[in-house]
This record gives sequence, structure tokens and C-alpha cells, in this order.
Amino acid sequence: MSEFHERVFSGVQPTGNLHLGNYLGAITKFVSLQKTHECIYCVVDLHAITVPQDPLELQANTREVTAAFIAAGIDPHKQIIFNQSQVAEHAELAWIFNCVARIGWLNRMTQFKEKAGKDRENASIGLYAYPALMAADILIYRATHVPVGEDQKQHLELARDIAQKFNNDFSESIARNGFGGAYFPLPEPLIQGPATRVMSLRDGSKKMSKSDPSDNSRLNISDSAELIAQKIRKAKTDPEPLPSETAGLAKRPEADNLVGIYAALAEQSREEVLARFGGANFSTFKSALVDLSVEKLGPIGAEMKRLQGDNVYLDQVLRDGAGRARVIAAENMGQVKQILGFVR
Ligand code: AQP
Repeated sequence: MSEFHERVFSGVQPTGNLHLGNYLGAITKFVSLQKTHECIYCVVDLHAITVPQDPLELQANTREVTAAFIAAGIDPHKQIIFNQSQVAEHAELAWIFNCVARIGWLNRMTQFKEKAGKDRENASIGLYAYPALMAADILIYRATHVPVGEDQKQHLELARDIAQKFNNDFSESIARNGFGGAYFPLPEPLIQGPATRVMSLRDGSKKMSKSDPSDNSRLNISDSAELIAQKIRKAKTDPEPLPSETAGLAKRPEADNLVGIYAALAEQSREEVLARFGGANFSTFKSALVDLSVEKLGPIGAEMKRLQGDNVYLDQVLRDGAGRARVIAAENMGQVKQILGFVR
């Protein structure tokens, strides 16, 4: 048994085009974890500005993610929903973690390499230091569990490394100040189910992503029924019918992706989906996928639109959540300062 109180933390960037990958890889997990855990869900606007953002769009996108959280079923009264920039302790702990993390660790981060591309010299320092801020987001609450998509696995491992190094470097001070054998928990990634890495509808080798220039590559949570149907019908496939066993999905990334999406939306396994659709051609399967996607995403998209018409309410949710988050963050930050030897 861990000595730490179980707490869930996760975040979504307000960078627009919230899509099915964000929904299945992260938001649906956020919703179900409320039943068993105390949860803190954050709209990570400080992460968003690691690449250029238009201020008006950032505001709208922050409210869009907030609306998506609530529309998907997160209860803002029971759990905490807030935007990161309202709790200054995230940035404060991130600085300390910049001094704990090693350059060699950050140099291995594949997301930075992908996002910075060839023009690395011109990338922001924030984009490079992003994983240290992410570690701070989680650890300022001493969170123990982090639901994320597969793409965040490496950053979570780094957060664990930072927590471990802090615990080791300051072990004497941690003990002297009465915090036991370790101050930070080693946060566990929760990456489970059939859709931990939803792929582009146009290319089964690429992750479904907000920044893909083709809107047809993704299902946005707020897409209309017509658009959902159109995008699924256009989705890339291969000429073979669906296999009856999951082994038959190997080397068929597009088929595997659509089966995984169906399974996640239907809350079934790939095996169960293939037991029903094995031998079917893609036009039959895509029709069923359209119906299921519209059934699941339609009400969420409609509720998001309704909520996005009430900025006063959404901003109040974020302010209220930030107030509650700040209480936990301030207490932990005070303890971190004590451990570090900062005079207070
Ligand atoms: N394709 C995906 N499949 C499963 N999970 C995914 N996530 C993102 N894409 C997929 C998960 O969604 C959560 C929020 O992600 P984010 O908003 O913090 O940032 P991101 O990973 O940068 O999102 P994108 O869409 O991939 O944006 P760009 O285009 O900027 O790279 C995370 O838990 C993430 O794992």
C-alpha cells in the first residue's frame, strides 16, 4: 500500500480542435475515475503557450475544454476543474523541477523532437522544458494517478524520475521536517483500454492530432452528425473485409484504428467487436461506426455548445476550481520550500 492519499490529476491543452483521441484517450477516463477517486482536472493554458497562441482563441479554447469536461460528465462541484494559470504554484514548482531534472533527460523527449522539428534553435525554451512543468502540475498536488493517452507515457516516466530524484536529493531534509521517507509519490500513468492511441482517419501511422492541417484526419468532439458521417465514410481503409480475430488486424493500421474506436465507444474489447463484424466489409462496419459515433458524441457536442453560450458560468467554474486547487497547491509548495531550505 502506498503511504500517499490516492488522488488523480490530468490536463488537456486549450489548443482547439478537441478530438476523439482526446476524448477516448483522456476525457472518458477522467469521467469514470470520479467514481473511485478525488480528481483534479486542469485546462493547461501554460502548456499551450509553449507554441504561439492568439489570445482571443486561447480564451475561447480554454472555455471549450472546460465545456467538454462538463458535457462529458465531470461534476465540477465534486471534482476540481480549473485552468493552470490561475494557480501560480504550478509555475513555481516547475522552476524547482527545472533545477532537479537533467538536460540529458529532456534531450530524450520525443515530443519535443517532433514538435520542434528541424528548426530546434527557434523553438521556445518552454517547449523544451514542458515535461518539467507537467511534472509540477501533477506533483504540486502529490497526485498518485494520471490518466493520459499513450503519447504522454514518456513524460510521465520523466515525472516519476523527477519525483524520485527530489526524494533522494533531499531525503535527509524530508525526514528532518517530518515528511517520512519520501515527499512526492511516484505518479502512476493510467493508460488502458482499446483507444490509448487513436490514429488519424487519413493515415493509420499518424496519431490523431489537433494540429493536423486536415480536418478530415480527426473527429472533433463538436462535429455535427453530418460531418461525423462524412469523415468516417472518407476514412482510409484497405480492400479486405474485417478479420474475425485480432491477429488479423496486424499490419492493417487503419482497420485496427477503426475497430479500436468502435470498441472504445461501445465499451467493448476489440475481440467482441470482431466477433460481431468479422467478415463484414468496410461499408457495413463504417455505417455502424457512424451510428455509434453520432450516438455517443452528438449529445456531448450539443451540451458543449450550450455551455459555450454561457461564459459567465464557465469562468465561474474555473475560478471556483482554482480556489480549491490553490489551497492544496499552496500547502504543498510551502512544504517544498521548507524541504529546500528557503527562509519563509
Ligand atoms: N490520438 C490520441 N489518442 C489517444 N489519446 C490522445 N491524446 C491526445 N491525442 C491522442 C491525449 O489527450 C490528452 C490531452 O492532450 P493534450 O491536449 O494535452 O495535447 P496533445 O497530446 O498535444 O494533443 P494533440 O491532439 O496531439 O495536439 P498536437 O496536435 O498539438 O500534438 C492527453 O492525455 C493525451 O495523451
